[in-house]
Amino acid sequence: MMIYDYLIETSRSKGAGFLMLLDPDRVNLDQLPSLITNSADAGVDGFLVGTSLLMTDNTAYVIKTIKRMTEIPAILFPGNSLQIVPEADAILYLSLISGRNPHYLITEQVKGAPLIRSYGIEPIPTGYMLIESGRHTSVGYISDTQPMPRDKPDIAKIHALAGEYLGMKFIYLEAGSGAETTVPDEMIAEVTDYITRPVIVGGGIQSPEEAQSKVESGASFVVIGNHFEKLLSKALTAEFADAIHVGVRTEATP
Ligand code: 1GP
Repeated sequence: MMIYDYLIETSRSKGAGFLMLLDPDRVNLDQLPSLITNSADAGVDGFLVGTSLLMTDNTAYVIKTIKRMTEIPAILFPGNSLQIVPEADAILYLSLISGRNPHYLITEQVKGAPLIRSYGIEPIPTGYMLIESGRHTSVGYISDTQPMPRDKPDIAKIHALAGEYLGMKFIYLEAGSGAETTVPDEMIAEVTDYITRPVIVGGGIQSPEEAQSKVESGASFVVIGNHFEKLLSKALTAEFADAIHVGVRTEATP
């Protein structure tokens, strides 16, 4: 089964999907196998692997470990084309459509395309939108783009619609890893009412309650990353999974 189809099926059958972000620079490699098995047992639906600014060469190792320990897909979530490694099952083929920096709209994608082809990785075209969330985030600084104002859902809506019309399969509303404030629920609700593509929401989500409110607002997938040290606790990961999987939502048409 294609990873995209698996993700769509997961969000339909569970209400929403729980994606755990593993930052190759920050994950504790000694604890990685137990983190992965605990996460799989607790109900994580997929692993995203990547970061804005990679300082180590751990990406391939992290993905190989995911594949050794579990059947759950390992999906690249790269800050640039240098992070593309052959071990991945799929890649969120991101274009930073909230920004106006051609480098992250198309240049990195052109550099990455032949690698993705030769490695046989499944590309999942994703419109990536950075939303203002308090202090300046790594992704904002590194991409040299302005986040969208958090109190202007109309701006987010029309960008998301443009992403849909350009053929992107997912729209990712990103507050940034470790964000002070998450993507506003009202913005998620307005965007998901306005477009038909499934929406991924991430950045700064601290609690199962917050994760659930993103799903109730319309998110098809919730990404939790920064807290994975806490998520070594299988019980807390399971609470996140339950919170994300109980969402009842209207169907997004893929
Ligand atoms: C960041 O959306 C992800 O790209 C997850 O953010 O690390 O804050 O959970 P956190």
